Amino acid sequence: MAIARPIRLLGAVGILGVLLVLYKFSHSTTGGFTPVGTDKISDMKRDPLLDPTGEPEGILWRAEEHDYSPESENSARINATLLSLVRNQELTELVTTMKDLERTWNHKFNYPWTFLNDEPFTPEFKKRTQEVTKAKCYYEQVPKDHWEAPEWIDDELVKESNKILEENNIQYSDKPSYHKMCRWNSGMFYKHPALANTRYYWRVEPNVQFFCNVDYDVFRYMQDYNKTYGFTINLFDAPESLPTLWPETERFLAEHPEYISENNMMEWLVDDKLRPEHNKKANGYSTCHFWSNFEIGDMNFFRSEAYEAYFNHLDRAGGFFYERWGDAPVHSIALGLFEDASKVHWFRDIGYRHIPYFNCPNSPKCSGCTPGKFYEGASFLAKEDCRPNYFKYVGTH
Ligand SMILES: Nc1nc2c(ncn2[C@@H]2O[C@H](COP(=O)(O)OP(=O)(O)O)[C@@H](O)[C@H]2O)c(=O)[nH]1
Ligand SMILES: *[C@@H]1O[C@H](CO)[C@@H](O)[C@H](O)[C@H]1NC(C)=O
Ligand SMILES: *[C@@H]1O[C@H](CO)[C@@H](O)[C@H](O)[C@H]1NC(C)=O
Ligand SMILES: [Mg+2]
Repeated sequence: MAIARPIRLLGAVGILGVLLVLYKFSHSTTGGFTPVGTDKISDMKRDPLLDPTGEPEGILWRAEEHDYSPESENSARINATLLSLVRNQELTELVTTMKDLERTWNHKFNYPWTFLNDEPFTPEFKKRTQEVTKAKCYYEQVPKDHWEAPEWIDDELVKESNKILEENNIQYSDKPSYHKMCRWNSGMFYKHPALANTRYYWRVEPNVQFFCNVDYDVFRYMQDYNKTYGFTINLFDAPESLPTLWPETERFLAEHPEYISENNMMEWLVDDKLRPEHNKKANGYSTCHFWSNFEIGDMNFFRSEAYEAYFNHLDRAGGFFYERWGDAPVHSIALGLFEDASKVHWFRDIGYRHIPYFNCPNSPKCSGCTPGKFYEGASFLAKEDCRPNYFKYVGTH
């Protein structure tokens, strides 16, 4: 029996309406900024960055409304710096990155830059970096006793154990400087005397990109909303780089159960469902971590008694040299155990790339990246995304 055309049309409109409601319903938890605890995604089938992304909710400090001029003594800037550990030979890549961050954010807020290096910076480095910004630049050398391997590290044992890492194709495992860098970023950067009067930092590496205009003071946001740590990308790590990191962590926790936060992120740290082999090879650790080439953080967390005791335990165990523990898993495990989950923030609105991964939101403030595109290169990289676990256990806040 034929159905009259207007009725068919009505039916189609009705079905569309139902689909729209279903669509809205299924995305209502990922579209905006929902309160902590109600923002979990149990099964991430679709990248939440495809949904329109705005600024965080609440009062934000803007350059038009407050004094952020570079020279001002009484500016609205808080106690914070952009922070970059970098080598002289990375100058060109650093300048490109600085231009990105100045264009999208810092030319409005003029936060100082602090550059750190295990060697002295060259005059050319100083000149060309200062040319890119109106803000103050500081150039500091890392003290030797912060950089070099501690005296209890056995060189012969390092050589032997690095052979195993190399057999497992662990990147940079044969480079002593990389191990030192990871240890320094884990337990030393916030102890640099030049940072003694600084609380918040935004870590910047050469050769990363920023895609979105950010029109509020992100440091002020951290302070006002009691955030300890902000990240953009959440990844799995190579388990062969850290087989004893979790066992050492468990040993530490057995001695210091008092440091564990009530509202911790343990489930994210120990998940064995998404990548069971990773958990097995890492002896109980999911290997999930905040990718630390981007971080906006409160150094008071790292200066705390709990973190200090944890870092000293790990440093004694020697895995920064006998294995290739990264500062990313170390920071992440510490935050996941000792910090309240509500104090960690996903900066979904900061478009970011460190090869080969992206955080690219769907927003008119962004250009130069594809919203929701997570990686570029071989398709196996898609598996390295740990956000499905983070959103499931911790949330999208
Ligand atoms: N001054 C200095 N910086 C280093 C050294 N090794 C690494 N870095 C910096 O540490 C960060 C991470 O190093 P990178 O080579 O990007 O490692 P990847 O991101 O893990 O591939 C970058 O900011 C580098 O500039 C080093 O030996 N000396
Ligand atoms: C900035 O923060 C550090 C660390 O919390 C603190 O020691 C210092 O006094 C602060 N400086 C100012 C100017 O508030
Ligand atoms: C942040 O912490 C302070 C001090 O504990 C508290 O007074 C304030 O209400 C908190 N603000 C937010 C937004 O949670
Ligand atoms: Mg890098």
